[in-house]
Amino acid sequence: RSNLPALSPDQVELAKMLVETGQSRVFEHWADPGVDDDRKKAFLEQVARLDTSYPGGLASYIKTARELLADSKAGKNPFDGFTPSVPSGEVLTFGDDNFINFEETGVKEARKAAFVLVAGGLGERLGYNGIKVALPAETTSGTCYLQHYIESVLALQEASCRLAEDGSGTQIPFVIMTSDDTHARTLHLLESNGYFGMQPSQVKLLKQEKVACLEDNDARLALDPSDKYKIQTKPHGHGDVHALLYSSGLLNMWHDAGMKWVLFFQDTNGLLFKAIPAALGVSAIRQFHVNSLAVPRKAKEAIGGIAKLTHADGRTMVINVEYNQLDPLLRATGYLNGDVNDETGFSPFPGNINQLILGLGPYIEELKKTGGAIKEFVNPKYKDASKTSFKSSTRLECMMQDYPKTLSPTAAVGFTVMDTWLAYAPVKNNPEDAAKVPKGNPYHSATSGEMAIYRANSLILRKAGAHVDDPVTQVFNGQEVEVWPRIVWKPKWGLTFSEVRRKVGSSCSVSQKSTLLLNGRDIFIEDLSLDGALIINAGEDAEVTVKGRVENKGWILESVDYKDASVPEEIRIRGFRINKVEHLEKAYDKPGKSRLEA
Ligand code: UGB
Repeated sequence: RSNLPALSPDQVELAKMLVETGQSRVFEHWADPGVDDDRKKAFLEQVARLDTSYPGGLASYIKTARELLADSKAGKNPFDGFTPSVPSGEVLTFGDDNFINFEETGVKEARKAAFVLVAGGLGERLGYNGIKVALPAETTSGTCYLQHYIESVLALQEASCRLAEDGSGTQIPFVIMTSDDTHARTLHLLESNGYFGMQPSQVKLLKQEKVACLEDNDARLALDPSDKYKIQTKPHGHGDVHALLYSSGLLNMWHDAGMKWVLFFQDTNGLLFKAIPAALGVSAIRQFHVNSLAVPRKAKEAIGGIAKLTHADGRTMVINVEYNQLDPLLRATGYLNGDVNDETGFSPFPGNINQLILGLGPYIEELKKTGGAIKEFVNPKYKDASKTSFKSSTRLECMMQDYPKTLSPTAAVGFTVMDTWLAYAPVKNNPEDAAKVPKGNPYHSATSGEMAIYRANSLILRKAGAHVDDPVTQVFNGQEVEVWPRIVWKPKWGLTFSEVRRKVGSSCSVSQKSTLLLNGRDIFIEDLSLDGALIINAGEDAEVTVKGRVENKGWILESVDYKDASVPEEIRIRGFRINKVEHLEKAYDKPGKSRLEA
């Protein structure tokens, strides 16, 4: 006590709380009274921040940590008493009547939805030095993920308002969860690009705080090795998004404004918005309180599996079981071989792609009870089998998809399975690790993320009636990928399948070496034969019809090595760059109809 500087009553309470929760050690190294007073104050300010940013405060964090650490030491299975089975959900086939129907409903509903991007993670597995949302989703147009997401939301907003029966306009709210690791750079990216066309007032950044690290099984707070007046902190996980949204007051504002849905999504998935309209339609038609987007999943693939868990006492829940837990859970409950592919070549448990659609009303009701706190877990790396000490400090973590764990069993929790090619191509792995991925499993690299966009757009055009050549196989950064024609469009050009079908004639053809870049909304590809590169830019009120044959040397993919530091990092992590040898580019800025007859 005598070592403490003059404290406010709140600080006295916090210091007492630390002593009462067995944390006296954090004061042990303090200098004599009058020495280091500023650093001592800074320490208590940090404690105050850790206390207020955690639902229930730091004392509650320490209490939960002790319980979870004891369970972990005892080897307790978090799913004790639960037996997994394969749940049933809505399985969609791209382009059929059912899909089109869900898409139409989803577009109508979109004006009552808010979008939340969780982007607080640094992406350690990718090892990229910048923030992930600043990476180009593909390098044909060079559009980064954040721009693509914002333009997709704006396209949905425009299409949805056009369908509104009362003709009213709306601004779809767009929230980004950041962290100390990503906040400043995300804000800078937005500000230096005019928010990519969105109204700045439409965008809200909510910064998540890190949580205190723990040095032992007694949940003693770990001090920063380089500063004894600082508690070491680490990220708490994407589950923070719920408490942050709740405490921000945004949910009630949205509710008062007549909103019905909140959509959560992750930082690097260039395909996601192709799946959103239909998935939102499923939520609306099925009246799901929770709808998780899922894709067929290869056994042991590093994405969570969606399972129905039935407890011995009769409770059931449909929940994501994280990839490292699914296999042991299956083995412990009678599935002798664990997580294995069935005759379809996939695990029977669909893969969670962490795109959640929550009904806003029930969501608010639940958060009133929980404050947004999500069931946490701890994953200490023990020094040895005695499990008495850690290799390095640990902390509690939480995941946004664990939200349904506290829901009553009567809550309508469902999921929607889409084709992977349409819905899921994240960029998570660095080139070296991606090259080691077992054959047949997805690389989840910058290379595969970009190629997946070309493949999806090619397949959508094919489905719309165009002839698109088969891909060739190429190896970039040690990864064998299919290279389809580089077809890229702005979200407002082809938000839904019906929209694409309306704009593409059945006698179009695109050769494998081609690049087609559509920058504009009303571009009609009536009768095009493309063997080269064609770029069409159409202004807001311009309508362009394209006909004829375009032939040139086109844009060529050239290999680069990810170790070649002379190449910018965002390029070399893909293993190729585009050599723009020859193209035809046309711009239509004036309002009214034009024709491009090549
Ligand atoms: N994120 C945050 O915003 N804050 C954090 O503290 C941490 C992350 P990862 P992960 O779709 O493939 C998830 O690291 O956690 C953001 C699901 O849990 O990319 O390994 C971060 O910026 C898993 O079930 O993924 O695995 C990013 O946007 C599976 O669905 C997002 O959270 C898997 O994603 C995810 O972080 C997947």
